[in-house]
Amino acid sequence: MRATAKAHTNIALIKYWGKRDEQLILPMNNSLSVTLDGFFTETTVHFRDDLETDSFTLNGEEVSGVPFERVTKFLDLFRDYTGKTDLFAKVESINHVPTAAGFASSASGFAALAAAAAKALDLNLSEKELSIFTRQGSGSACRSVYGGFVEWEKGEREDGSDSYAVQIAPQDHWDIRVAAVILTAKEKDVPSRAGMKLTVDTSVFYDGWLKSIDQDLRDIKAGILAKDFEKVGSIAEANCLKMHATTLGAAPPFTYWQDTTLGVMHEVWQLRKDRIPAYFTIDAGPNVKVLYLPEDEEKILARLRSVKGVEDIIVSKVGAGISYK
Ligand code: FM0
Repeated sequence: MRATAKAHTNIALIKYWGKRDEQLILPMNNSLSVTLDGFFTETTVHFRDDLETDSFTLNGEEVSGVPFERVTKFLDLFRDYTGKTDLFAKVESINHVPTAAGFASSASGFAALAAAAAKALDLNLSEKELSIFTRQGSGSACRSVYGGFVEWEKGEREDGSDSYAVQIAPQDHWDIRVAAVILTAKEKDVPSRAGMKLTVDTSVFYDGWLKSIDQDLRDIKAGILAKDFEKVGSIAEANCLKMHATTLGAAPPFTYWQDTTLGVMHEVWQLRKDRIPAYFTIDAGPNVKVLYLPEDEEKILARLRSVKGVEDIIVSKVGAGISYK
């Protein structure tokens, strides 16, 4: 009753932004992401009859409080599913996602945890079923079940049984790169969970955001299949700007951007004026991810490094789905 699984994080090109059900983590809109090879979590789950409670270590350190509660509540889903309500687990997780990179480690974290738990319990879940479990740990994590290009179908049903991720194109379909640009100046973020709730509840721009999703999804999927970088990049960048616009229309208004965020955005726009194809996307934090093609890597990294306030850049290729040890 012990298994180890590895999952990569992902970056959304069409953002998940807003829930219609907080408990089951059901989204308001479909989203689409690229799985990244540069950032991953490896998790071992060991269910043991002699344990009276779960335990959770992250990078060798015992975790307590809210992060521990999230893990144990997530394992409850597996206890309920199997009827083994007295079975507890030792969870050991190693995170290869530098916290500073501004990637929510929850995506790779919950995908690896779900996969290891399901394998430890010999559940033989399909990828669809695994994605449904994973979604209930953290929404964006359900996309990390797969490698390559992945869409999370929001579904319609109230029980969430049709809200899961599917692969649009495999890892080897297209070699695009993502540079995670890490900034020096940091203020405390509004956590994505709180930010998306405030936006759904109050933003005067939220309806506009939702109305734009179907068209963005149709176009970006066609662009991915045709390997049309300009199309994919421009839709992703515009979609990110629309998501961030919703925060400005919230009450009270807020933004995840800092001075250096804008500095990197302007550098990306300048790159395009200089005919170097690069596009950005930004999640619920100040850091910027830049999409580009392999042949432009050297030029683009040099230009991004020159932006004031850029501390580090971590480059990723398109990554794989869940694997087991
Ligand atoms: O990844 O409340 O998954 O589509 O990263 O745990 O379901 O941490 F930019 C924001 C991530 C949202 C876009 O939200 O939320 C995306 C975001 P949870 P997540």
